[in-house]
Amino acid sequence: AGGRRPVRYARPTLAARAARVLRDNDTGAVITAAPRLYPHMWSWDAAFIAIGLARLDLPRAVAELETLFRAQWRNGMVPHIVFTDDDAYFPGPDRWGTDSAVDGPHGVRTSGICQPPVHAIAVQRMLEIARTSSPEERAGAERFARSIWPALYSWHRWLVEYRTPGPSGLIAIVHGWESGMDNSPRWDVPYAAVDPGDELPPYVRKDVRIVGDASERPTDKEYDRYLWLIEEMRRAGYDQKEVVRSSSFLVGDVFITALFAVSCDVLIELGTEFGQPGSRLADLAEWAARARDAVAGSCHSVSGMARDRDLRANRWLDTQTIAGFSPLLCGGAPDEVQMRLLSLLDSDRWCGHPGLLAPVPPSVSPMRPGFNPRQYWRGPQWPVVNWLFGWAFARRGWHERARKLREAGLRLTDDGAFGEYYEPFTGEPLGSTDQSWTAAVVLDWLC
Ligand code: 9WN
Repeated sequence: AGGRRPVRYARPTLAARAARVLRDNDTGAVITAAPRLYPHMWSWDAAFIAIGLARLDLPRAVAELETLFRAQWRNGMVPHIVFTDDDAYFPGPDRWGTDSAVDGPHGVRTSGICQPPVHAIAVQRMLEIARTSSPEERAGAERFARSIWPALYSWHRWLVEYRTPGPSGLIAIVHGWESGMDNSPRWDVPYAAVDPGDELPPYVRKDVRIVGDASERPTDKEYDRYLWLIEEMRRAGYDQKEVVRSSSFLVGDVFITALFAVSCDVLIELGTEFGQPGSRLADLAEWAARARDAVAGSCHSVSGMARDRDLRANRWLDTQTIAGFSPLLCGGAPDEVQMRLLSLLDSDRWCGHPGLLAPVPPSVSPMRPGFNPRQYWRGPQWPVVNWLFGWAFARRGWHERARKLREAGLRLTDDGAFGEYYEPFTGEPLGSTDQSWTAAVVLDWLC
Protein backbone atom coordinates (compact mmCIF):
# COMPACT_ATOMS: atom_id res chain seq x y z
CA ALA A 1 0.00 0.00 0.00
CA GLY A 2 0.97 3.64 -0.40
CA GLY A 3 3.62 5.17 -2.60
CA ARG A 4 3.68 6.89 -5.96
CA ARG A 5 2.39 5.20 -9.06
CA PRO A 6 5.04 3.82 -11.35
CA VAL A 7 2.93 3.30 -14.46
CA ARG A 8 1.19 5.81 -16.71
CA TYR A 9 -0.47 4.31 -19.73
CA ALA A 10 -0.67 6.08 -23.05
CA ARG A 11 -4.26 6.71 -24.10
CA PRO A 12 -4.70 3.96 -26.70
CA THR A 13 -3.36 1.38 -24.27
CA LEU A 14 -5.54 2.75 -21.49
CA ALA A 15 -8.62 2.46 -23.73
CA ALA A 16 -7.73 -1.10 -24.65
CA ARG A 17 -7.32 -2.00 -20.99
CA ALA A 18 -10.64 -0.38 -20.09
CA ALA A 19 -12.38 -2.33 -22.81
CA ARG A 20 -10.82 -5.51 -21.49
CA VAL A 21 -12.13 -4.83 -17.98
CA LEU A 22 -15.68 -4.59 -19.31
CA ARG A 23 -15.23 -7.76 -21.33
CA ASP A 24 -13.70 -9.66 -18.44
CA ASN A 25 -16.46 -8.58 -16.04
CA ASP A 26 -19.12 -9.84 -18.45
CA THR A 27 -20.72 -13.04 -17.14
CA GLY A 28 -22.70 -13.37 -20.37
CA ALA A 29 -25.84 -12.30 -18.54
CA VAL A 30 -24.61 -9.09 -16.88
CA ILE A 31 -21.49 -7.04 -16.52
CA THR A 32 -20.76 -7.18 -12.84
CA ALA A 33 -19.89 -3.99 -11.00
CA ALA A 34 -16.50 -5.46 -10.06
CA PRO A 35 -14.93 -8.87 -10.46
CA ARG A 36 -14.86 -10.18 -6.89
CA LEU A 37 -16.24 -7.53 -4.58
CA TYR A 38 -19.47 -6.88 -6.49
CA PRO A 39 -20.48 -9.94 -8.54
CA HIS A 40 -23.94 -8.58 -9.44
CA MET A 41 -25.55 -5.76 -11.40
CA TRP A 42 -25.90 -2.44 -9.56
CA SER A 43 -28.38 0.12 -10.80
CA TRP A 44 -26.32 3.26 -11.27
CA ASP A 45 -23.22 1.28 -12.16
CA ALA A 46 -25.19 -0.30 -15.01
CA ALA A 47 -26.02 3.15 -16.38
CA PHE A 48 -22.36 4.19 -16.50
CA ILE A 49 -21.33 0.79 -17.85
CA ALA A 50 -23.83 1.18 -20.69
CA ILE A 51 -22.25 4.53 -21.59
CA GLY A 52 -18.79 2.98 -21.78
CA LEU A 53 -20.07 -0.06 -23.66
CA ALA A 54 -21.83 2.08 -26.23
CA ARG A 55 -18.37 2.80 -27.63
CA LEU A 56 -17.55 -0.88 -27.94
CA ASP A 57 -20.74 -2.77 -28.57
CA LEU A 58 -24.02 -0.91 -28.68
CA PRO A 59 -26.28 -4.00 -28.61
CA ARG A 60 -24.46 -5.16 -25.46
CA ALA A 61 -24.98 -1.71 -23.88
CA VAL A 62 -28.68 -1.88 -24.74
CA ALA A 63 -28.95 -5.39 -23.32
CA GLU A 64 -27.42 -4.19 -20.06
CA LEU A 65 -30.07 -1.57 -19.44
CA GLU A 66 -32.80 -3.90 -20.64
CA THR A 67 -31.67 -6.41 -18.03
CA LEU A 68 -31.82 -3.75 -15.35
CA PHE A 69 -35.28 -2.61 -16.37
CA ARG A 70 -36.61 -6.16 -16.57
CA ALA A 71 -35.99 -6.14 -12.83
CA GLN A 72 -37.98 -2.93 -12.35
CA TRP A 73 -40.56 -3.38 -9.62
CA ARG A 74 -44.22 -3.28 -10.53
CA ASN A 75 -44.61 0.04 -8.71
CA GLY A 76 -41.83 1.58 -10.84
CA MET A 77 -38.80 1.29 -8.56
CA VAL A 78 -35.54 0.33 -10.25
CA PRO A 79 -33.79 -1.86 -7.66
CA HIS A 80 -30.27 -1.08 -6.58
CA ILE A 81 -29.02 -4.64 -7.13
CA VAL A 82 -30.10 -7.28 -9.62
CA PHE A 83 -28.62 -10.49 -8.29
CA THR A 84 -26.74 -13.09 -10.28
CA ASP A 85 -26.45 -16.50 -8.62
CA ASP A 86 -22.98 -15.73 -7.27
CA ASP A 87 -23.02 -15.83 -3.49
CA ALA A 88 -19.77 -13.98 -2.78
CA TYR A 89 -21.52 -10.72 -1.81
CA PHE A 90 -23.34 -9.97 1.40
CA PRO A 91 -26.19 -9.09 1.82
CA GLY A 92 -27.50 -11.38 -0.89
CA PRO A 93 -31.11 -11.98 -1.94
CA ASP A 94 -31.99 -14.22 1.01
CA ARG A 95 -31.02 -11.56 3.50
CA TRP A 96 -32.97 -8.94 1.56
CA GLY A 97 -35.99 -11.25 1.54
CA THR A 98 -37.73 -9.43 -1.29
CA ASP A 99 -39.05 -12.57 -3.00
CA SER A 100 -42.46 -12.13 -1.43
CA ALA A 101 -42.60 -8.32 -1.72
CA VAL A 102 -45.97 -7.26 -3.15
CA ASP A 103 -44.50 -5.03 -5.82
CA GLY A 104 -41.42 -7.10 -6.63
CA PRO A 105 -40.51 -8.15 -10.17
CA HIS A 106 -41.18 -11.62 -11.55
CA GLY A 107 -38.44 -14.09 -12.25
CA VAL A 108 -35.45 -12.15 -10.89
CA ARG A 109 -34.08 -11.53 -7.44
CA THR A 110 -33.27 -7.98 -6.40
CA SER A 111 -32.53 -5.84 -3.38
CA GLY A 112 -35.37 -3.73 -2.00
CA ILE A 113 -34.02 -0.18 -2.34
CA CYS A 114 -32.99 2.09 -5.21
CA GLN A 115 -30.00 4.17 -6.34
CA PRO A 116 -29.53 7.57 -8.06
CA PRO A 117 -31.65 8.09 -11.20
CA VAL A 118 -28.95 8.49 -13.84
CA HIS A 119 -30.48 6.10 -16.38
CA ALA A 120 -32.06 8.68 -18.68
CA ILE A 121 -28.67 10.37 -18.86
CA ALA A 122 -27.14 7.07 -19.97
CA VAL A 123 -29.76 6.50 -22.64
CA GLN A 124 -29.22 9.96 -24.09
CA ARG A 125 -25.46 9.53 -24.06
CA MET A 126 -25.76 6.15 -25.81
CA LEU A 127 -27.87 7.81 -28.46
CA GLU A 128 -25.31 10.57 -28.98
CA ILE A 129 -22.55 8.00 -29.35
CA ALA A 130 -24.55 5.82 -31.74
CA ARG A 131 -25.27 8.84 -33.89
CA THR A 132 -21.57 9.23 -34.60
CA SER A 133 -21.48 5.61 -35.76
CA SER A 134 -23.21 3.58 -38.50
CA PRO A 135 -26.85 4.02 -39.63
CA GLU A 136 -27.66 0.62 -38.07
CA GLU A 137 -26.26 1.63 -34.70
CA ARG A 138 -28.13 4.87 -34.88
CA ALA A 139 -31.40 3.12 -35.69
CA GLY A 140 -30.79 0.57 -32.93
CA ALA A 141 -30.19 3.27 -30.34
CA GLU A 142 -33.28 5.18 -31.42
CA ARG A 143 -35.45 2.08 -31.21
CA PHE A 144 -34.08 1.43 -27.77
CA ALA A 145 -34.58 5.00 -26.52
CA ARG A 146 -38.17 4.91 -27.72
CA SER A 147 -38.91 1.54 -26.17
CA ILE A 148 -37.37 2.21 -22.76
CA TRP A 149 -38.87 5.68 -22.34
CA PRO A 150 -42.11 4.58 -20.61
CA ALA A 151 -40.13 2.53 -18.07
CA LEU A 152 -37.89 5.53 -17.36
CA TYR A 153 -40.97 7.67 -16.91
CA SER A 154 -42.51 5.24 -14.42
CA TRP A 155 -39.22 5.06 -12.50
CA HIS A 156 -39.24 8.85 -12.19
CA ARG A 157 -42.89 8.80 -11.22
CA TRP A 158 -42.11 6.31 -8.46
CA LEU A 159 -39.56 8.74 -6.99
CA VAL A 160 -42.18 11.47 -6.93
CA GLU A 161 -45.05 9.33 -5.72
CA TYR A 162 -43.27 7.50 -2.93
CA ARG A 163 -40.13 9.43 -2.18
CA THR A 164 -41.02 13.09 -2.00
CA PRO A 165 -42.64 13.10 1.41
CA GLY A 166 -41.87 16.43 3.02
CA PRO A 167 -42.40 20.09 2.18
CA SER A 168 -38.67 20.45 1.35
CA GLY A 169 -39.38 18.79 -2.01
CA LEU A 170 -36.15 16.80 -1.72
CA ILE A 171 -36.22 13.19 -2.83
CA ALA A 172 -35.91 11.03 0.25
CA ILE A 173 -33.78 7.98 0.80
CA VAL A 174 -34.44 5.27 3.37
CA HIS A 175 -30.93 3.82 3.37
CA GLY A 176 -27.48 5.36 2.84
CA TRP A 177 -26.90 2.77 0.08
CA GLU A 178 -29.61 4.48 -1.93
CA SER A 179 -27.47 7.59 -2.16
CA GLY A 180 -24.66 5.57 -3.76
CA MET A 181 -22.36 7.28 -1.21
CA ASP A 182 -22.86 4.70 1.50
CA ASN A 183 -20.78 5.93 4.44
CA SER A 184 -20.42 9.57 3.46
CA PRO A 185 -20.28 11.86 6.50
CA ARG A 186 -23.49 13.30 5.01
CA TRP A 187 -25.30 10.48 6.80
CA ASP A 188 -23.49 10.41 10.13
CA VAL A 189 -26.11 12.40 12.04
CA PRO A 190 -29.17 10.50 10.77
CA TYR A 191 -27.37 7.16 11.16
CA ALA A 192 -26.58 8.01 14.78
CA ALA A 193 -30.32 7.73 15.41
CA VAL A 194 -30.53 4.25 13.85
CA ASP A 195 -30.37 1.81 16.71
CA PRO A 196 -29.99 -1.84 15.72
CA GLY A 197 -30.95 -2.91 19.24
CA ASP A 198 -30.64 -6.62 19.97
CA GLU A 199 -33.03 -7.88 17.32
CA LEU A 200 -30.56 -7.74 14.46
CA PRO A 201 -30.16 -11.28 13.08
CA PRO A 202 -26.48 -12.30 13.04
CA TYR A 203 -24.47 -11.93 9.85
CA VAL A 204 -20.96 -12.21 8.46
CA ARG A 205 -19.49 -9.54 6.20
CA LYS A 206 -17.82 -10.71 3.00
CA ASP A 207 -16.54 -7.37 1.66
CA VAL A 208 -13.74 -7.04 4.20
CA ARG A 209 -12.33 -10.43 3.20
CA ILE A 210 -12.01 -9.28 -0.38
CA VAL A 211 -10.69 -5.75 0.14
CA GLY A 212 -7.32 -6.47 1.74
CA ASP A 213 -7.36 -3.42 4.02
CA ALA A 214 -10.64 -3.37 5.94
CA SER A 215 -10.11 0.27 6.91
CA GLU A 216 -10.88 1.28 3.31
CA ARG A 217 -14.45 0.03 3.85
CA PRO A 218 -17.24 1.11 6.22
CA THR A 219 -16.91 -0.03 9.84
CA ASP A 220 -18.78 -2.92 11.49
CA LYS A 221 -20.84 -0.46 13.47
CA GLU A 222 -21.94 1.16 10.22
CA TYR A 223 -22.77 -2.25 8.77
CA ASP A 224 -24.97 -3.06 11.78
CA ARG A 225 -27.04 -0.02 10.94
CA TYR A 226 -27.14 -0.85 7.22
CA LEU A 227 -28.42 -4.31 8.07
CA TRP A 228 -30.87 -3.06 10.63
CA LEU A 229 -32.54 -0.81 8.06
CA ILE A 230 -32.94 -3.84 5.79
CA GLU A 231 -34.52 -5.70 8.69
CA GLU A 232 -37.01 -2.87 9.18
CA MET A 233 -37.95 -2.91 5.50
CA ARG A 234 -38.35 -6.67 5.48
CA ARG A 235 -40.72 -6.39 8.39
CA ALA A 236 -42.69 -3.78 6.44
CA GLY A 237 -42.91 -6.25 3.55
CA TYR A 238 -41.26 -3.65 1.29
CA ASP A 239 -44.55 -1.79 1.17
CA GLN A 240 -43.13 1.60 0.13
CA LYS A 241 -45.68 3.73 1.95
CA GLU A 242 -45.03 1.79 5.11
CA VAL A 243 -41.24 1.89 4.63
CA VAL A 244 -41.27 5.67 4.29
CA ARG A 245 -43.62 5.97 7.24
CA SER A 246 -41.64 3.76 9.57
CA SER A 247 -37.96 3.58 8.55
CA SER A 248 -35.68 4.96 11.23
CA PHE A 249 -33.65 6.64 8.47
CA LEU A 250 -35.42 9.12 6.19
CA VAL A 251 -33.29 11.82 4.62
CA GLY A 252 -33.88 14.24 1.77
CA ASP A 253 -30.90 13.63 -0.55
CA VAL A 254 -29.87 16.77 -2.38
CA PHE A 255 -27.51 15.03 -4.80
CA ILE A 256 -30.20 12.58 -5.92
CA THR A 257 -32.67 15.45 -6.18
CA ALA A 258 -30.31 17.38 -8.47
CA LEU A 259 -29.68 14.32 -10.64
CA PHE A 260 -33.41 13.72 -10.77
CA ALA A 261 -34.05 17.30 -11.96
CA VAL A 262 -31.57 17.07 -14.79
CA SER A 263 -32.64 13.51 -15.67
CA CYS A 264 -36.21 14.75 -15.99
CA ASP A 265 -34.95 17.42 -18.43
CA VAL A 266 -33.20 14.72 -20.42
CA LEU A 267 -36.34 12.57 -20.45
CA ILE A 268 -38.32 15.52 -21.75
CA GLU A 269 -35.81 15.94 -24.58
CA LEU A 270 -35.98 12.25 -25.44
CA GLY A 271 -39.76 12.14 -25.08
CA THR A 272 -40.23 15.17 -27.31
CA GLU A 273 -38.07 13.61 -29.98
CA PHE A 274 -39.81 10.26 -29.79
CA GLY A 275 -43.38 11.51 -29.62
CA GLN A 276 -44.27 10.61 -26.04
CA PRO A 277 -47.58 11.83 -24.56
CA GLY A 278 -47.75 15.55 -23.78
CA SER A 279 -49.26 14.92 -20.36
CA ARG A 280 -46.22 12.89 -19.37
CA LEU A 281 -43.85 15.56 -20.66
CA ALA A 282 -45.78 18.09 -18.58
CA ASP A 283 -45.42 15.88 -15.49
CA LEU A 284 -41.68 15.70 -16.02
CA ALA A 285 -41.42 19.48 -16.42
CA GLU A 286 -43.29 19.98 -13.18
CA TRP A 287 -41.15 17.41 -11.33
CA ALA A 288 -37.94 18.95 -12.66
CA ALA A 289 -38.98 22.43 -11.57
CA ARG A 290 -39.93 21.24 -8.11
CA ALA A 291 -36.71 19.29 -7.68
CA ARG A 292 -34.62 22.24 -8.84
CA ASP A 293 -36.39 24.53 -6.38
CA ALA A 294 -35.74 22.02 -3.62
CA VAL A 295 -32.03 21.95 -4.42
CA ALA A 296 -31.81 25.74 -4.54
CA GLY A 297 -33.85 25.99 -1.33
CA SER A 298 -31.38 23.76 0.50
CA CYS A 299 -28.37 26.06 -0.01
CA HIS A 300 -26.68 27.35 3.10
CA SER A 301 -26.95 31.13 3.36
CA VAL A 302 -23.24 31.65 4.01
CA SER A 303 -21.37 28.87 2.20
CA GLY A 304 -23.89 28.44 -0.60
CA MET A 305 -23.48 24.69 -0.31
CA ALA A 306 -26.55 22.55 -0.84
CA ARG A 307 -27.67 20.45 2.09
CA ASP A 308 -29.44 17.20 2.79
CA ARG A 309 -32.31 17.25 5.21
CA ASP A 310 -32.97 14.84 8.03
CA LEU A 311 -36.70 14.28 7.62
CA ARG A 312 -37.02 12.38 10.89
CA ALA A 313 -35.37 15.06 13.04
CA ASN A 314 -36.60 17.86 10.77
CA ARG A 315 -33.32 19.64 10.36
CA TRP A 316 -30.73 20.53 7.74
CA LEU A 317 -27.54 18.53 7.66
CA ASP A 318 -24.66 20.96 7.40
CA THR A 319 -21.88 18.45 6.78
CA GLN A 320 -19.97 19.69 3.75
CA THR A 321 -19.18 17.06 1.13
CA ILE A 322 -19.08 16.81 -2.65
CA ALA A 323 -22.90 16.72 -2.58
CA GLY A 324 -22.86 20.38 -1.54
CA PHE A 325 -22.06 21.20 -5.18
CA SER A 326 -25.33 19.63 -6.39
CA PRO A 327 -26.76 22.93 -7.70
CA LEU A 328 -23.96 22.93 -10.27
CA LEU A 329 -25.38 19.69 -11.69
CA CYS A 330 -28.90 20.90 -12.26
CA GLY A 331 -28.82 24.72 -12.15
CA GLY A 332 -31.62 26.73 -10.61
CA ALA A 333 -29.69 28.35 -7.75
CA PRO A 334 -29.25 32.14 -7.91
CA ASP A 335 -26.21 33.22 -10.00
CA GLU A 336 -24.46 34.58 -6.99
CA VAL A 337 -24.72 31.21 -5.17
CA GLN A 338 -23.52 29.42 -8.25
CA MET A 339 -20.48 31.70 -8.51
CA ARG A 340 -19.67 31.06 -4.90
CA LEU A 341 -19.86 27.31 -5.44
CA LEU A 342 -17.67 27.43 -8.53
CA SER A 343 -14.96 29.40 -6.79
CA LEU A 344 -15.15 27.09 -3.78
CA LEU A 345 -14.79 24.09 -6.10
CA ASP A 346 -11.68 25.66 -7.67
CA SER A 347 -10.19 26.68 -4.32
CA ASP A 348 -7.55 24.91 -2.28
CA ARG A 349 -10.35 23.40 -0.21
CA TRP A 350 -11.40 21.23 -3.14
CA CYS A 351 -9.93 20.73 -6.63
CA GLY A 352 -7.24 23.34 -6.13
CA HIS A 353 -5.73 21.66 -3.09
CA PRO A 354 -1.99 21.69 -3.79
CA GLY A 355 -1.47 18.12 -2.57
CA LEU A 356 -3.83 16.42 -5.04
CA LEU A 357 -2.35 14.15 -7.69
CA ALA A 358 -5.13 15.28 -10.04
CA PRO A 359 -7.67 18.11 -9.65
CA VAL A 360 -10.65 15.76 -9.33
CA PRO A 361 -13.13 16.76 -6.60
CA PRO A 362 -12.66 14.46 -3.61
CA SER A 363 -15.73 13.03 -1.83
CA VAL A 364 -14.91 15.24 1.18
CA SER A 365 -12.73 18.35 1.33
CA PRO A 366 -9.14 17.52 2.36
CA MET A 367 -9.36 20.53 4.68
CA ARG A 368 -12.32 19.15 6.59
CA PRO A 369 -11.74 17.61 10.02
CA GLY A 370 -12.46 13.91 9.70
CA PHE A 371 -11.33 13.77 6.06
CA ASN A 372 -9.83 10.33 5.52
CA PRO A 373 -7.93 9.94 2.24
CA ARG A 374 -8.31 6.16 2.19
CA GLN A 375 -11.77 5.46 3.46
CA TYR A 376 -14.46 4.99 0.87
CA TRP A 377 -16.83 7.99 0.73
CA ARG A 378 -15.00 9.88 3.48
CA GLY A 379 -12.28 11.45 1.35
CA PRO A 380 -11.17 9.45 -1.73
CA GLN A 381 -11.89 10.57 -5.28
CA TRP A 382 -14.48 8.63 -7.27
CA PRO A 383 -14.05 8.75 -11.06
CA VAL A 384 -17.80 8.39 -11.74
CA VAL A 385 -18.62 11.41 -9.64
CA ASN A 386 -16.06 13.36 -11.64
CA TRP A 387 -17.72 12.13 -14.84
CA LEU A 388 -21.12 13.36 -13.64
CA PHE A 389 -19.85 16.86 -12.92
CA GLY A 390 -18.01 16.94 -16.25
CA TRP A 391 -21.10 15.77 -18.11
CA ALA A 392 -23.27 18.35 -16.35
CA PHE A 393 -20.79 21.15 -17.01
CA ALA A 394 -20.66 20.32 -20.72
CA ARG A 395 -24.44 20.27 -20.82
CA ARG A 396 -24.51 23.67 -19.18
CA GLY A 397 -22.15 25.01 -21.83
CA TRP A 398 -19.14 25.20 -19.53
CA HIS A 399 -16.90 23.40 -21.98
CA GLU A 400 -13.56 24.50 -20.58
CA ARG A 401 -14.53 23.30 -17.12
CA ALA A 402 -15.78 20.01 -18.58
CA ARG A 403 -12.51 19.55 -20.46
CA LYS A 404 -10.48 20.16 -17.31
CA LEU A 405 -12.45 17.59 -15.36
CA ARG A 406 -12.01 15.06 -18.13
CA GLU A 407 -8.25 15.65 -18.21
CA ALA A 408 -8.09 15.42 -14.43
CA GLY A 409 -10.11 12.19 -14.48
CA LEU A 410 -7.72 10.70 -17.02
CA ARG A 411 -4.70 11.80 -14.99
CA LEU A 412 -6.17 10.03 -11.97
CA THR A 413 -6.93 6.82 -13.82
CA ASP A 414 -3.99 6.52 -16.21
CA ASP A 415 -2.43 3.92 -13.92
CA GLY A 416 -4.76 1.50 -15.69
CA ALA A 417 -5.92 -0.13 -12.44
CA PHE A 418 -9.52 1.16 -12.73
CA GLY A 419 -9.79 1.60 -9.00
CA GLU A 420 -13.18 1.87 -7.38
CA TYR A 421 -11.87 5.02 -5.67
CA TYR A 422 -8.51 6.74 -5.33
CA GLU A 423 -6.30 8.13 -2.60
CA PRO A 424 -6.26 11.82 -3.59
CA PHE A 425 -2.62 12.62 -2.77
CA THR A 426 -0.82 9.51 -4.03
CA GLY A 427 -3.36 8.37 -6.60
CA GLU A 428 -3.31 4.88 -5.17
CA PRO A 429 -6.29 2.85 -6.37
CA LEU A 430 -8.41 1.67 -3.43
CA GLY A 431 -11.28 -0.73 -2.81
CA SER A 432 -11.73 -2.93 -5.85
CA THR A 433 -9.58 -2.72 -8.96
CA ASP A 434 -10.98 -3.43 -12.44
CA GLN A 435 -14.17 -1.70 -11.32
CA SER A 436 -16.50 -1.64 -14.32
CA TRP A 437 -17.88 1.87 -14.00
CA THR A 438 -14.38 3.33 -13.69
CA ALA A 439 -13.37 1.58 -16.91
CA ALA A 440 -16.59 2.81 -18.53
CA VAL A 441 -16.11 6.49 -17.73
CA VAL A 442 -12.47 6.31 -18.81
CA LEU A 443 -13.64 4.96 -22.17
CA ASP A 444 -16.11 7.78 -22.48
CA TRP A 445 -13.42 10.35 -21.65
CA LEU A 446 -11.03 8.85 -24.17
CA CYS A 447 -13.31 8.72 -27.18
C1 9WN B 1 -23.70 -1.14 -1.64
C2 9WN B 1 -21.29 -1.00 -6.69
C3 9WN B 1 -21.68 -0.13 -5.50
C4 9WN B 1 -21.87 1.34 -5.89
C5 9WN B 1 -22.02 2.24 -4.67
C6 9WN B 1 -20.85 1.99 -3.75
C7 9WN B 1 -20.79 0.52 -3.35
C8 9WN B 1 -22.28 -1.17 -2.22
C9 9WN B 1 -21.36 -1.79 -1.20
O1 9WN B 1 -20.66 -0.28 -4.51
O2 9WN B 1 -21.94 0.19 -2.59
O3 9WN B 1 -24.61 -0.75 -2.61
O4 9WN B 1 -21.53 -2.97 -0.92
O5 9WN B 1 -20.47 -1.11 -0.67
O6 9WN B 1 -20.93 2.81 -2.62
O7 9WN B 1 -22.09 3.59 -5.07
O8 9WN B 1 -23.00 1.47 -6.72
O9 9WN B 1 -20.18 -0.44 -7.34
